[in-house]
Amino acid sequence: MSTLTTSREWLALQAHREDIQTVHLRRLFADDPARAERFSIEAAGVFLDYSKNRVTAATMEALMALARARGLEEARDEMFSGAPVNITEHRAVLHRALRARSDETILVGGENVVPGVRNVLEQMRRFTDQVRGGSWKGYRGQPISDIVNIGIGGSDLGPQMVCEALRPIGHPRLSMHFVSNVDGAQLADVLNRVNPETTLFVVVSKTFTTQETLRNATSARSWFLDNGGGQEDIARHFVAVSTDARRVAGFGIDPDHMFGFWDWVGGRYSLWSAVGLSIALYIGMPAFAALLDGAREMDEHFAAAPLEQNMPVILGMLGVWYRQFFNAGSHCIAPYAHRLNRFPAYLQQLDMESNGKSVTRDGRPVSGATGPVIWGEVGTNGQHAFFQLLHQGTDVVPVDFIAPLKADHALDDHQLLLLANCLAQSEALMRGKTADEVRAELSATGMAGDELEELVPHKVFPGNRPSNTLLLPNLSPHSLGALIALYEHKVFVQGVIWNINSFDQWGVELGKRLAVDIVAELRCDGLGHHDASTRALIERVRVSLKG
Ligand code: G6Q
Repeated sequence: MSTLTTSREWLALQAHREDIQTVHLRRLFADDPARAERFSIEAAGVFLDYSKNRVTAATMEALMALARARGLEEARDEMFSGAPVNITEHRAVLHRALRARSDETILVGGENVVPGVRNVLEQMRRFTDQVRGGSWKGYRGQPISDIVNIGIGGSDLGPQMVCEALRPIGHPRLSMHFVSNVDGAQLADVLNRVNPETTLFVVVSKTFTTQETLRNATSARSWFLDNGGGQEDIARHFVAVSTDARRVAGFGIDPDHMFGFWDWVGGRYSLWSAVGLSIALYIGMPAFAALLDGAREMDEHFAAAPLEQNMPVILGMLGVWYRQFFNAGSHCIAPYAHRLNRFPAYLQQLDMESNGKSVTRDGRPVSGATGPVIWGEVGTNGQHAFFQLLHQGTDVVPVDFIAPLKADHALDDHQLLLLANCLAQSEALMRGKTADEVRAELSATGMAGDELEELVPHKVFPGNRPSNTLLLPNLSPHSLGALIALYEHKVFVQGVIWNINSFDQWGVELGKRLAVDIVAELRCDGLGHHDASTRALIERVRVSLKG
């Protein structure tokens, strides 16, 4: 593939960037009364207003020309067909098969994977019905009251985020707990709150080799055995989700109580598979199916809509625009829904682990910047913390405002206040406040002269700061499924433009490897080859552990 930054389409965008440099969004709105309508789109129940971006029709045209020239349509079709597009791991990338219709055929190595997906969903349905209905009993004959999901990264962030988001439809008898960190404080706190007689541990690990998860699962099993449970009761209190039945059996979990998935499901794309077992336990299989339906609708939109009217493509290309041509090193996610408080963390992994790469698919250094830092916090909390920098800081930080329109509680007025704040923030970022407007405002309070003039520069907002607004009808399984799939595909779009492999994660390997060495060194007196700083730190930790 040709070098990105010397391509004709790239150079055209670069030149266009010069044209748009001095144009203020206020001006663009004033000049085009149809702007909001022109730059809005709806798909799978998600409404996107992207009119508060520093773009014109010409910008969007040039961005789509770049997308075409980079082979986006072909790359999407290739991924959807089951080809091994994860080239460094020789794997297909088929999270979309996890939400496919039962009569679809999706081939991997000549085999249709859809029947296997459906079988696991059926296994999940039987199990979740038993637990939720109370016929799956703990070792003293009581129904399950607490579910502890033990997993990390992709085996934690998605299930946790979704359970939190959909709490109002969670089973009233079930309390959900998530343990990921090898810091025992997290597990200890959960174990202090639950009763071994009524707790179900769901151990989730694609590889079943992850240090943190195996340590936590082993400690949970010891706690269970030390607190009344017997060896013969483990089968009723521990189930596993993994691709590796042999290791699951080796750990002591009955393979009959294992829920499988496949190597073509990447960890951060796996909540739709059996990795979502905790979600299904909490919200029930019909709601889990609605989550899959929402994602499938977004898949269908992504697969079929022309690029110009394709929501993941639009979001992805806007991200490329700011990353490359405005040097925007970060992107803020601001959900105006408290139940989405884990969504920024979830997207952080999805985006940064996928597109935090600096070599192309053919192993050469990339020619420009790739994935931005993803961060964020729910509104309105963020407004009282970091929004100052968004409004008046020196960097351009694009923001995604995400808001469900309907609340799932009956507290009067809260939803109106929440949504008003969401709309006000995007308007303020876009409009800003000029020196003249500040002067008029201050004069109206009676201020004048030097006192007024000294204050003016501090109260000026440059505006022209870009944002997207995403509105969902409500926070239902369907709209959440569509929203998550939207971001999955957005990340894919950007990976194609940058010609990187969005589906591997070699960058997490080195630290893991070194940790294994240091664990061994902390356990004995030997010391491997380290720099002086690490050696001294190891010695210090060793002394403390012995003390
Ligand atoms: C996700 C990553 C990573 C992974 C965890 C847990 O895409 O690969 O976050 O999910 O390291 O791995 P296991 O599920 O194998 O324990």
